[in-house]
Amino acid sequence: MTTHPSNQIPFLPVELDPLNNDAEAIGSDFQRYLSYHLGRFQGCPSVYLYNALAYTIRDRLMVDWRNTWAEHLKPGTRRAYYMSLEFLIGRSLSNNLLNMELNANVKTALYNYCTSLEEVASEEPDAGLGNGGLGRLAACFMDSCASLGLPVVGYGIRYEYGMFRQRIENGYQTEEPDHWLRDGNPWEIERSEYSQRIKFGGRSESYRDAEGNTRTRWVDTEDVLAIPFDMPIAGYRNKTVNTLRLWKASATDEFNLQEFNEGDYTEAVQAKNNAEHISMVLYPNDSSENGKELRLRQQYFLASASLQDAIRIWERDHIEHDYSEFAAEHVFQMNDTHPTIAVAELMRLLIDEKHLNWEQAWEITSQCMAYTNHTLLPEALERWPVHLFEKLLPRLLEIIYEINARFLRIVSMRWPGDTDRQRRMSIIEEGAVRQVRMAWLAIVGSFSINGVAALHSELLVKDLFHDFYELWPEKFNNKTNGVTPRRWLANANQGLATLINQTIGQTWVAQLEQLEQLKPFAEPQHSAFHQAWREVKLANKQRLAQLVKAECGVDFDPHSLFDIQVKRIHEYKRQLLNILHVIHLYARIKQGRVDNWANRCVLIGGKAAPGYFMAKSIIKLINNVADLVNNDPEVGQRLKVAFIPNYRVSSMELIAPAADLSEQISTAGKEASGTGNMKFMMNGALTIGTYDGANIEILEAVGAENFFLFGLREQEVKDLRSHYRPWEIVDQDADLKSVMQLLSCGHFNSVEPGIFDPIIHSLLSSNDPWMTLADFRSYIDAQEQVAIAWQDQERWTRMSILNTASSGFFSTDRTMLEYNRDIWKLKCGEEN
Ligand code: T68
Repeated sequence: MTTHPSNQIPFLPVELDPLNNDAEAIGSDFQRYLSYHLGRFQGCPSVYLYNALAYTIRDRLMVDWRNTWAEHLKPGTRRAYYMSLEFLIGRSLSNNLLNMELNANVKTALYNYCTSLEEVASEEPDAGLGNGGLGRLAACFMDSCASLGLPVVGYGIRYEYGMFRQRIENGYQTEEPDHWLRDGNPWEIERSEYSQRIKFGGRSESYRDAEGNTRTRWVDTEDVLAIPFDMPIAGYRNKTVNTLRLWKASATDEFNLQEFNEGDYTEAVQAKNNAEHISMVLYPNDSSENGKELRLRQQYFLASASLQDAIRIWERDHIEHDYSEFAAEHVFQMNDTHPTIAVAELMRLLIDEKHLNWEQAWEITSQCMAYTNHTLLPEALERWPVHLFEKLLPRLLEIIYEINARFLRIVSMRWPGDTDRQRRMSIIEEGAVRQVRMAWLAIVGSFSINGVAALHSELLVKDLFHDFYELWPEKFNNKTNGVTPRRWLANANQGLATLINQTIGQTWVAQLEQLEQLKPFAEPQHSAFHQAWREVKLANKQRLAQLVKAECGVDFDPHSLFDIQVKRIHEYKRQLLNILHVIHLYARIKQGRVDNWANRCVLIGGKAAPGYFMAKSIIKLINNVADLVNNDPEVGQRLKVAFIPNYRVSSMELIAPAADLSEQISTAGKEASGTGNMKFMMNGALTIGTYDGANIEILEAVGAENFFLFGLREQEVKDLRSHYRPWEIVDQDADLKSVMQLLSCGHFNSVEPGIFDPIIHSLLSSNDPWMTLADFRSYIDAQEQVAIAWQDQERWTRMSILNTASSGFFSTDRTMLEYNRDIWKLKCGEEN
């Protein structure tokens, strides 16, 4: 590696010429990449066509990318850094084409190669560097920040293996590794000249510097290199190209050399492997922590590399290194507790390496850190054993102790003698195994703490963070999530986008509130518009039906109601409630009770964490029910059920545009926000949902008459806890009784007896935290209302249009503007 001291790399003084974007120039670059760069000629596998096209397009981002960097790096420009262990990007090609306005020309260019853009684009593997909502949110944020011209850099990890590939065998989930980088990643640019060194292990020691000051240093460490790979994030038609910087772990050279000199070559290679393990694989748990040492290594690796990088960039333009200005120019937004070791790491860098005193360092740190919480589930709250910190990050533990000691002094001054409160608020949890509470560290070190939907943020300050709210009410705020309308409407649903463009123009793509203008068209006199609306939906449903046929072997009739629940499989999301409804419908058919019937195709998809037994059992149950229902001639087209394997970003791009009904049925108080709910709404699906997360805001935006609300509210769930008796509910409800009987008599598992007993037990347990049976009746009734509404297609179309028209609030453009207004305070685009 050539190591330029980075501050000696000048920006090229020359102007780079933008490349020609016409179809001919694109075509000839494409040909050149295919032949001269990739060495592929006639009859090559299509993945190379994709690679050649991606390079051709990436070239066309380069000038704007370079200019955006230069603009954002101007001294005095305040920047935000979005730190996240996950960026669930999905595919980049077609999204970039949309944002760069190159679709038409690329289509023309490819025409000469006898292939279509859709075919080439489908060769791109999903960049599955995330589990679900939290990771996808980060990716939507990146799109919106670029589209708003906000100077925001994303920092993450370049996992060699992303989210596992899910296959279904005999109804059971199996996991396979996702080697998404196998054919190369044409979007990334390696910048090894900006590598950072990350320390692990060792010990901390005091020493006297040349001026006689006592200082601390972290020594005898085993270091790992962090190598940055940059991905361009193109804004929507605004010449902004922001950067997502992903770190890959690599062994340091001297580490190898030393072992090599001792003659143990194999061990040297082993050590190299260990170092590289850090960025090898994404942890596939979306809602619980597994406490693995490697996960803590990943967290520190990301935090340290990113902070050192931000400092390097800043020092380059602040020769005098006057850190009193640092906080004014930086904000680090931490995506959940995963990167919050950054609070202690920034203190370490400022004190040990930049030689600031504690007070100066704390002033800076606590002015530039901000924390977003994504869950109230206790099992997802991160705690790390103190002994792990001692071993892996001894210097960081010392700093955390000092932060805690100073913080507890504040607490005891505010509430003298209240030792119970001190115990509750301490960053260190006492007990058999002492633990570091990462959320507490984040709160103490941040100037802003936000939840991700109104209800969620309220519950945070009422329950989980109440003590801290009493101390610092001004730190807490809400930022309701969103999704990017570019990927989730303009690109995923080109049919609907075209119809909307013809009706109200195209400004909605960058200003989603404009969709309001569709509201008058929901009125019945616009029958041609209604007809066109239905035709678009039908075409999307045909496309999805083909996928379902190919993946699941199940025939979905596009004229049936498409009833869809896709998301991670988790008990709190209650896929079980959905399947109980399916069983209920099946029982009704068998009993000949088909009044108010709407033919339905129920689609469920999502991954279970590999170690989550109940979630895996639920997948098996769905598949077994589907098998029986789909093959029963008495059922016919009335009901079809499919479990779509390997649900991921690119599948949602086909699914959301085809949905009629969106299932958002979590136990109230458990789903922080949800974002799939917004994608469905934007694409004209109606929601059946509980009063939870962002469902509440969706309901308020679209009106109760256009939303199927059911179930207990959060407070009611809490109140029921002490006297929940699900078996009594079963006794009092004949429909539920039939469902439970079918389940317990082994109707769905005659060849594998007993496999669903744990599910049945959990449903009937007074301790069932998700209270599935408590909401059964109200869910079934709401589903009946859905069927009635579906029978009146005019009415349904009107409601569908109103859902899209009311979805403007749920754009991440709005979310980002709120983050910026209240937290980041950056200058947008031209203001810089
Ligand atoms: C989700 N959280 C919330 N977590 O469940 C969802 N967790 O309500 C919300 O809409 C979304 O965040 C965005 O705010 C997650 O997706 C994880 O994926 C996760 C990953 C690792 C550890 C813990």
